[in-house]
Amino acid sequence: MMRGLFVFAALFVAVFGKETFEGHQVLRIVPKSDVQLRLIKDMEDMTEFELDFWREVSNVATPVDVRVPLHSLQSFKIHLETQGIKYSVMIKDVQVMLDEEQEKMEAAARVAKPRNTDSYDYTNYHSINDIYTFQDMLVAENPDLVSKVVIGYSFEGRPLTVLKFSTGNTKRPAIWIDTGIHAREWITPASGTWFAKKIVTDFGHDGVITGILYWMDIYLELVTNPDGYYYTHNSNRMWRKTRKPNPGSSCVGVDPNRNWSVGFGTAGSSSDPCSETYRGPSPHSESEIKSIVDFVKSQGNFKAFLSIHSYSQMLLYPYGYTNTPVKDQRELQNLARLAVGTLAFAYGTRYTYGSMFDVIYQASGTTIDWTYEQGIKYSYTFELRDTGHYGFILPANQIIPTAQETWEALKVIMDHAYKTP
Ligand code: 0X9
Ligand code: ZN
Repeated sequence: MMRGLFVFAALFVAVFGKETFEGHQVLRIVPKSDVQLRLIKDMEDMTEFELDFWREVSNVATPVDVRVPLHSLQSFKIHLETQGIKYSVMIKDVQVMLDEEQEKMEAAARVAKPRNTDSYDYTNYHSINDIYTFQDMLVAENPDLVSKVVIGYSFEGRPLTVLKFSTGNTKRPAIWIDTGIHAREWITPASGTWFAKKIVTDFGHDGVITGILYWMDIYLELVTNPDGYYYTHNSNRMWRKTRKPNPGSSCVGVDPNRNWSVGFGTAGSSSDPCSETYRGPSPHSESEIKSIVDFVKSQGNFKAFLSIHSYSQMLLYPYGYTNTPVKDQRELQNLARLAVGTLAFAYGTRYTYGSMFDVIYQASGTTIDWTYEQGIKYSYTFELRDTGHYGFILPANQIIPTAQETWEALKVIMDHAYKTP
């Protein structure tokens, strides 16, 4: 009966509009002991509460943020209390925050559409079409520096477009940056858009970026999971995965950060299509991933691979699937320290850093484990702002400061990659 109701509700949303998060709360739980850690970990497999982990279970004293739907809020809180697990309310009503976000976006969209990248509104979140238009304008305005490469198509047929910044026509050593691989992490494509504009304005003026582009190409994929991104704007703001249906299941999508072949299928991903960390039926089963794999292999000369997520303010390097340190551990750790130090210089934003396995949790089939194994030494994942005040619903007035500080850290890594043979 309950299940039927949910299926009906899901259908209703599909036909008539957006999923609502009225009365949903995000709770912050801080595990105090290994016993509590275990108990909270077990909650990941409890389907009855329909929990959505915004920050997964990690270590003692590291907070776990979880969105709880209205229908299970009371029972879940009782469940926590009976086990002596303390929690606080991080977001009182998710929908209230989403309404504010939406209002601000609509107000901005009402003013005239930008005709060039100077009048583009970098202080707001944008639809996928706005971002595609931005890319085309940037290419048109800077034909000698920027071009657009289509590396494949998403499941729903959207082009997977990558901006290429290059001052030469030979195949050069290159840097890869991707944003928007997890659909709901809106701060990442918003920051990426700002990076793109920053590159063209700083080229010829800023010594670091000019130096880098003299020898290397930069590839920037702004909307790495376009179907998911579209879906977060039009149906469900909290969507994370791709949008390919799973045969034999009513649940849709694969976690694009569990679908890569290195460590695929080991602990740290799920075989359940309904899980948010569903790894998919086979490595690179998602065309959004396969397209990057093919592109990286055919380009063959990437020196750095920087995959941007949110949130938690972390800078991570491989591995995620095993606690075995990478052979470049020391160099990657030192470079991470330098990068987060430089990042903090802008607004005082503090990042933690280290290997994915140590800092967060075991995660298998992730992007940078694969890129590292391809020989791309400077493989890093960023988790941008914040540490859980707003989480995935980061207010738009933080876009520019977030982009600015992140750019400083990216430059440190790119500069190092360019100077280190
Ligand atoms: O779980 C993920 O894919 C990343 N976090 S997110 O909230 N952006 O989804 C973290 C991946 C980092 N890798 C490991 N935790 N090992
Ligand atoms: Zn992510």
